[in-house]
Formats: sequence, C-alpha cells, structure tokens
Amino acid sequence: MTIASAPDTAPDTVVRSACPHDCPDTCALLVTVRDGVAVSVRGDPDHPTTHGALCTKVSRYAERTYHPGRLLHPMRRIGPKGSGLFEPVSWDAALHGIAERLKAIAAREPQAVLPYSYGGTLGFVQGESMAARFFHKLGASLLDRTICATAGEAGLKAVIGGKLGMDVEQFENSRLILIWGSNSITSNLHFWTYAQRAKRAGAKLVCIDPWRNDTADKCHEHIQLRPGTDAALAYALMHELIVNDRLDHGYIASYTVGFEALRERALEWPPERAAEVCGVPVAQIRQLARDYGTLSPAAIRLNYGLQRVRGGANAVRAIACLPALVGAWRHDAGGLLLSSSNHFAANGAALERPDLLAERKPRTINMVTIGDDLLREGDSDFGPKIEAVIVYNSNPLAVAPEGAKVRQGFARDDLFTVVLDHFQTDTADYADYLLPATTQLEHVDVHKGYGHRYWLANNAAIAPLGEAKPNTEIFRLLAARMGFTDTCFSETDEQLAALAIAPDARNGSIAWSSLRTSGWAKLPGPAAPFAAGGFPTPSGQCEFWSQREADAGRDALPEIILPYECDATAPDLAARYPLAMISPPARNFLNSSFVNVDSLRKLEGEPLLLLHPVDAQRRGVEDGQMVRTFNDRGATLSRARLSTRTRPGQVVALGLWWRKLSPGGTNANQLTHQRLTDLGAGPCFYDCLVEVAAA
Ligand SMILES: Nc1nc2c(c(=O)[nH]1)N[C@H]1C(S)=C(S)[C@@H](COP(=O)(O)OP(=O)(O)OC[C@H]3O[C@@H](n4cnc5c(=O)[nH]c(N)nc54)[C@H](O)[C@@H]3O)O[C@H]1N2
Ligand SMILES: Nc1nc2c(c(=O)[nH]1)N[C@H]1C(S)=C(S)[C@@H](COP(=O)(O)OP(=O)(O)OC[C@H]3O[C@@H](n4cnc5c(=O)[nH]c(N)nc54)[C@H](O)[C@@H]3O)O[C@H]1N2
Ligand SMILES: [Mo]
Repeated sequence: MTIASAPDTAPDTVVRSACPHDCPDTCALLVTVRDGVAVSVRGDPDHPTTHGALCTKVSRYAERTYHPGRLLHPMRRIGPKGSGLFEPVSWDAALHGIAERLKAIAAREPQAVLPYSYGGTLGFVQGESMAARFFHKLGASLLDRTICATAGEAGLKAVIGGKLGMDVEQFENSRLILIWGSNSITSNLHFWTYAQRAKRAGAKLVCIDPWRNDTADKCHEHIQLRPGTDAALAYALMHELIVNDRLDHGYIASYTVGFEALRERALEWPPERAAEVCGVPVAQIRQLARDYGTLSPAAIRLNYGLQRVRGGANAVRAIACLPALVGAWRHDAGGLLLSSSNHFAANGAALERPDLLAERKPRTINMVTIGDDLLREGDSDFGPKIEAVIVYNSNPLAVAPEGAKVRQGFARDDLFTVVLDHFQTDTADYADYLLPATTQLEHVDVHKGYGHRYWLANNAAIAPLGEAKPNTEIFRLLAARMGFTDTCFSETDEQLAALAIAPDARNGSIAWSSLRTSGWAKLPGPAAPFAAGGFPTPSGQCEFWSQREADAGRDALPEIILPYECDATAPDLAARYPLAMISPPARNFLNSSFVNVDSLRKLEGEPLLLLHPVDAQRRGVEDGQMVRTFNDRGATLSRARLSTRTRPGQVVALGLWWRKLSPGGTNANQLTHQRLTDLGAGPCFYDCLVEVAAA
C-alpha cells in the first residue's frame, strides 16, 4: 500500500463557491481543485435554482481566471494615458505612490477623490466593505450607484414598497407568464427553467420586448412595442381589466389605495390609444388583457431592460399596479418579480461604516454622469473638481453613457487614476496605477441573490495568482499607508463575511458560520409576500396612488413619460437621427466582462447591428456590410445584420464590447446620452436616436 503524499497524487477537493456576477441567478458553484489548480467550475446540482447548470460564460470561469491576460503584478503607467503602456512595480512602490498622491489631494480637499465601482462582483466582502470604509475615513465624494437598477427600484418602491416579489421557484406553477423587458434566456437563464416547466404544463408565455430576442422566439406571443412605451401598454391593460370587470374587488378593497383615481386615469387609455403610442396591434393588447384577467395564477417576470429610458421608473410603477388589480398576489405562483433584494437583511452599515465620516457630509456624484463630471471645473454648485478616481469592480470606459466624454475625462493629465481589476480593460488603459485583483476563485465572499431567495457562501478555492490581492486587502494596505488606524481596517475577510448577514428575522437562523460549509441557505418566509397585503409602503397597502410621490411634487399616479429621444418628444432630432437604438446584453458577455475570453468572444463573433431590411434598403446597406452608426455624440463601426427581429425604425446593438476589441475603437456607449430617468436618477441607455450608413 502506498500513501498518497506527493502533491501530484493528492485527491481532488471540491470547494463550495458562488457566482460573483451581476445577474439575477447568483448560482451555487462547485470548484474542483487538483494540486492547487482549479480544474473545473460546475453548478451545484443540489442547489434548487442552479440545478447543476451554468451559463456558457461562467462554465468558462476557470478559463477566465487562468487567462494569459490576467494582471499578476501592480503596474505603473509609462506611456500617455490610454496608450496602455505600463511597467511592473512592487506592491510597496505602488501603495506608496498611491498613498502619497491621495494624501496630498485629501489634505486640500478629500472630496476631490472619487470611488467608482459597480457590479464586477456582487459580493458583500469584495464589494463595498473595506473599500467603503476607506473612502468614508478619507471623506471622499460618495458615489450614487445608479447605472443599472435605480429607476426600477424607485418605481417598485412607490407601488409595493420595495424590491420584493414572487419566489422564482413558483413560476413553474403559473398559468400565464409575462416576460417583460427581459431576455431571460440571455440574462436570467435559471428563471427560464421554471418558465419552461410552466409552459410544458400548459401555461401561456408572452414576451414584451422591442425586438424578437431568443426568449421571444420561445414564447407563445411576442408584443413588439416601441422602446419606452411600456407604461402606455400597462394602462391599456388596466383599461381592459376595468371595462370588462376582470378585477379582484376584494383584494382591491382590502389591500390597495387609490383605485378610483387609477381607474379614472386608466379609462383615458383604451387599447386604440396605447396601440398608437406603442406601435402594436390593438387586437394584441386586447388579447393580452383578456389573458391577464382570466388565466390565474398570472405572473410577471419584469427585468431591468424596460427601465433604461426616460420614463423607466413610471413604467415599472404602472406595471406594478397590475397584480393587485387581479388579485394575483393571493397566489404563490402569481404576482410579479423584478428583484428579490429586500427579502434579505444585509448589514450594510456594519460593512461600510458610514460613521467613519464623522461630521463630514461629502457630496454625491451620480455614476451615470461620470463623463460630464470628470470634465467639470470645481464650482459652488458641483463642489471641487475631481482630481482622483479609484475604480474597482467596474469598467466605466465601456459601460458608462456618452463614451467620448468618459474617455476625455479619464484622459485628463491632471487626473490621478487607480484601477483595480483582473484585466487591462478599456478603463485600465487610463490608469496611473493598475492593481491586480483576485477573482472569485481566489478570495472569500458572501452573496445574496436578487432573482432568488438564497444566501450563498464563496470559499476561496485556490491561492491568489501572481501577486494579485483581494479588493479588501488592497484597501487594508492603502488604509495603513494613509495612517488610518481604526481597528475596523484590520478585520479579516472572514469577519466581514460574518458581518454581512444581519441577525434579523428575515434571515431566519442563517449565519456565516454554517453557510460557509453548507454553501447556500434559503430565506424563511412565505412564497407569496402579499397574499394578505402587508406592503412595506407608508400606508401598508399597494399604492396605486402615492402620497409620497404627491408630496415630492410629482404625479401621485403612475405617469406615461415618453423617451427623451423619439419622434413625439424630439421631432427635429428624429428627423436627423430616425432610428431608435437599443443595446441590450449579448448572451456570452456579462456587461463588459468576458469580452476578452477568446472562446466566448468567438461565440459572439464581432459587434453586430441588427437593422430591419426596410431601413437597410433605404440606406443601401446590405447584410454583412460594415456600417457606421452615429449621432451628435459619436460613432461606432459594426457589421450589419439585416433582420426582421427588430422593428422598422429600430436598431439593436448587442453589447457590451470592449472599445479596444471593436473595429472602430468605440462601443454602443459612444452613442448613448447622460440624461437621467424620471425617478431614481438612472441611465437611459435604450433611449437613444441614431442614423446608420454604409461604412
Ligand atoms: N448574458 C448576460 N446576462 C446578464 C447580463 C449580461 O450582460 N449578459 N447583465 C446582467 C445585468 S447587469 C442585469 S441588470 C440583468 C438584467 O439585464 P437586462 O438589462 O434587463 O437585460 P435583459 O434581461 O437582456 O433585458 C433586456 C431586454 O429588454 C428589452 N428592452 C429594451 N428596451 C425596452 C423597453 O423600453 N421596453 C421593454 N419592454 N423592453 C425593453 C431589450 O430588448 C432586451 O431584450 O441581467 C444580468 N444578466
Ligand atoms: N449601452 C449599454 N450600457 C450599459 C448596459 C446596457 O445594457 N447597454 N448595461 C448597464 C448595466 S445593467 C450595468 S449593471 C453596467 C455594468 O457595469 P460594470 O459593473 O462596470 O460591469 P462590467 O462591465 O462587467 O465590469 C466589471 C469589471 O469589474 C472587474 N471585476 C470583477 N470582479 C472583480 C473583483 O473582485 N475585483 C476587482 N477589482 N475587479 C473585479 C471585471 O474584470 C470588470 O472589468 O453597465 C451598464 N451599461
Ligand atoms: Mo445591471
């Protein structure tokens, strides 16, 4: 008998981890490690919503981690900003250089320093924990993290009180599912499993989306409305429910406020009127209303696609009224799901320590307007000019709107920029210091879902590659260099993970100590959160009519607000730029992550522009030809794909490509603008007029 002691004969170990990405599915992962190397990343077959299946992207997570382009050493810029020329330096030199510069700026004005971060990881530990402590202690500007979901959040909050809703696992029992503003097969694959089960059991599936995406193909019905017109459609549905008396009067009387006012408004929106605005057949709206009023339980899977327009929050508000009208909330498999975030109790204050601000009240910068804000001089309105940006978990050069200005801002010679990332992204090219961060396989974290109700643990599977360090450790070391001595800067990642899960009835008995071994645990609580009312609104009711909105000087009812950029609101602009562009996610990328993974980029091919044959013919564009898409803000190059999947007058640019991996050196965000949504101060990525010409 031989004893296996040599490393090459050591048995494989399987580590429980969690997908870090910004996606509603937040899958439970099993990482197989052999001799210190992660050899496979699988979905946990026992975790109900993961059910052993991963999306193509994350099944390549090991390929991403061991990618030859991984940043393995701290780097200092040696060429002009944007050139991408760096030299490796020691951690000591990098930390020293950064701390000296930040100290000098902060001694004059700490608010001149800006953190910039978003969803590279949704972990509580590697997200806003040590990083937030660092910036709070410094007194840096605060960042309003609006780039994805704040409009939808504001809309939901107004009506149902928060990011609460159906349990995704219940959709399999629904009889009607409206997939609204979501390409689920692309961006919420594990929900789609439940939708398919429902379909097999006889449910009707309807997709409401401006283009016929993968998901629409597999639904019974596709309502192909114009972008930004969802509130009008929702009101027409209400109109039909009311005039045909397909209402749950009992639910309305017991658990809602403002029905009379809503009714009056809805009666102004017969399907004929909405059909004009939305550009869809009247009969289709009537049929949808009939289905919604008669098939029970009726479920709505809303996603964030429809709130990236001027009226995005109010569109969500209008849609959020529907389940209460028909009493869908009474059923486990009825109601609506946009986000399940507020089912969880996370201890944000303990992690982020806003108390470190003491008496200081720094200004807040909206991350959507980073383009403009980096170009602003200091003034009494804006406050001090931004002199330093620390970017982590984000790639603003690719993801933020009006890319030309974002680039120009980051190209400022007098801006000090530090980027923490896994790769030399578009943003990294503009860094003064580029710091190598660990991936999910190399660090500890704790996650909640926003499309399901599980807490998940991420144990480190392998040692950090090269000299990479977790975000937390980088901020710990920087804090020490800055002379921050508070004990909170020496807390370990395990301690942070334990803090994240608040001791709160919403979490039941879930705690880090057991989660790290079990891998995942489901929140307690009923499937149907509002079966008997109990909305966390000021009135405790579903608020069709919102006193809070009225007090803020806004419409107390959901409002129909058309896009900034469309025929009806901007006819002159529409005459020059007649095509509405939407730029939703490509299946094999995750925002701008994974674009540099060769096998996934090959699957996507190259930047494409879907153009309706009628529009193509008018412009003399043929299928497969390179085209220039442009407006006053800039231009992109992509390959035209003639397709009836899009509407006439509308183009689809699947994203989000890295600028430097795109033929014209720009991506769809070269065309988008920085104006904000009606509520929630979110971005309007899908509210964008362009023109197209053969390149
Ligand atoms: N593969 C993949 N998965 C992802 C992402 C990714 O980039 N790639 N991104 C992740 C992130 S950050 C998020 S926030 C989530 C959610 O991601 P979302 O941004 O919601 O993306 P989708 O679910 O693809 O839904 C977008 C859909 O909304 C449609 N849409 C655009 N404008 C309108 C409109 O005005 N009305 C309606 N009804 N529909 C409209 C688009 O055509 C598209 O099909 O997905 C996550 N999952
Ligand atoms: N035109 C258009 N623009 C969009 C969208 C769209 O649909 N159309 N979608 C918008 C949406 S929904 C969102 S959420 C935003 C997303 O914007 P971002 O949150 O910026 O998302 P990513 O592009 O994935 O960039 C995340 C970066 O974080 C890095 N990263 C990952 N993990 C770690 C880590 O542990 N440490 C560090 N330091 N870095 C890490 C990744 O390598 C990657 O470079 O983009 C928005 N922009
Ligand atoms: Mo997002």
